[in-house]
Amino acid sequence: MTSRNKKNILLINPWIYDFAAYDLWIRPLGLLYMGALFRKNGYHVDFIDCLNAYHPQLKSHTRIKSPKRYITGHGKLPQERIPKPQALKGIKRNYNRYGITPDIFAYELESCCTPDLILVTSMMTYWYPGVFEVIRITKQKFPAVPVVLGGIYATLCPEHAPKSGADTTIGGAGEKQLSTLLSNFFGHEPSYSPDPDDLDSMPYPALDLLPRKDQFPILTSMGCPYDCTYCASHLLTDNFRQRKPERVVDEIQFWHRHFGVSQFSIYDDALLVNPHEMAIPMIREIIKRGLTCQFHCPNGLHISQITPELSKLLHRAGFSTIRFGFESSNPVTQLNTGGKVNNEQLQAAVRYLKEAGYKSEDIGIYLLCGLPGQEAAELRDSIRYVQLHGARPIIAEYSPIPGTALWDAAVHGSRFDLEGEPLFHNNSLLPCSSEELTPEMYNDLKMMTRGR
Ligand code: B12
Repeated sequence: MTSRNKKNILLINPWIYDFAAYDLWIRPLGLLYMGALFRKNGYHVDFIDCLNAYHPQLKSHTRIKSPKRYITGHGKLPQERIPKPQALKGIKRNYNRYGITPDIFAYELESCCTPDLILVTSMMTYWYPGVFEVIRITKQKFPAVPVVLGGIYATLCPEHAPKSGADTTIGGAGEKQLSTLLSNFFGHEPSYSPDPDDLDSMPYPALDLLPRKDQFPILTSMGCPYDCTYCASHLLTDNFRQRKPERVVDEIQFWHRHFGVSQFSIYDDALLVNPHEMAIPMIREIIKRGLTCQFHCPNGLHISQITPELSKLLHRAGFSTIRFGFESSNPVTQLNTGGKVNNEQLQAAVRYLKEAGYKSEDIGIYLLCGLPGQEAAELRDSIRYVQLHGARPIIAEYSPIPGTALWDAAVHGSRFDLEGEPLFHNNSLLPCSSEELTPEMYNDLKMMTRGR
């Protein structure tokens, strides 16, 4: 065994600290890609998932329990009420830590191999308190072990994230930093480096480390060719790259055969773009290989790409959760936010999807709520429009993201100090909504989406 083989890498997926959180197929895919790269280079990798809703020790816990019902990989998370951070003191809602308890986390740190390097990921910018807390506890336990923070918050808030207590903060694609990490922390050269332009040169993510193998995330591409004003995709990845469809199906088949996984959530920003190069051949291959799986697309798909052929293929291959980014039925908002869709495309897509066998309630249409300057009437009209055309409206509360085209308008239109405090990016605060969109009105709109 070489000295390199003896090095232990510990991956940590932190808690969520928020007013509300639901496991909508949430898995730390980026961190598990990093784990796979370290493994491929001969390191031993351990993983602590603070969002493990079914940790065995939760059974004996008196206050916090695992959720009773878990449906195809999504469901509630165990939660415990915690004090609000100072900035949120004025908000009259409970604030919670979602995931395992701190004592279970301490037990996990005690049980893993003593690490030589710790990698912590981060998701939503406004979930940073959970990240800071795992780093604080980890540093107490392993003061001499370097901690590296990466992920979405670290990328989008490069000035704030270094306050986390990690020794190093790295933004952007972790695979591009592999060589620097190995040389800085171990004096090693990578024996295997992926080609950033070829997503199929990445090893499969280390999903086998997930404590529950009920559903696995899959990526067929990175980035997005569209440039919507509210979206951070282009800040997180350089350019739009797609895998080879057969390689994606090989991966699905691998997890299905070897781990019995039949539920997959697709994390792409643009799964349906270039359908003849990716989605159509991929789905045909899934059908040809007889893979009886279900696919979930909680992240919005592009409506404009939907054709009768694609609709039939999606339905036949088991794409059971389909959601589309429509954002608004107002043509001005559609154009101003990036022009990715129009009303005629929505109508046609819903028709094709229904002809293919989907029911109205299966076709989830996201509507952005709380955009700077947006009036409640626009939302009401959009909800009615989607219902009238036979689909299910779903409100997606707007989260302002630094560096996006809409950021300046968000900062000026918000009653919160968005620039000074990422906690205010929290979509459930509706941080940029106009005074006219009151909490009561928001509740009415929610009821409207349910047909009440
Ligand atoms: C899939 C997805 C989801 C999934 C769940 C994702 C998950 N991980 O569990 C679902 C659909 C549930 C979701 C929901 C939401 N999402 Co979302 N989501 C994404 C999406 C499309 C992909 C994330 C992902 O996994 N990418 C793939 C992996 C491989 O990339 P990665 O994690 O970034 O990892 C790479 C690097 O970051 C780095 N890395 C990662 N970890 C580490 C660690 C170390 C040590 C190092 C060195 C490197 C490193 O290397 C990795 C490989 O390159 C992103 C957009 C995007 N393009 O990233 C938005 C995004 C994160 N979501 C966003 C938003 C707004 C939301 C919602 C609020 C939408 C809404 N209005 O309802 C909700 C909120 C959910 C909630 N409150 O519970 C925003 C972020 C907002 C913010 N303020 O932070 C994003 C950026 C999209 C956008 N609009 O711009 N989302």
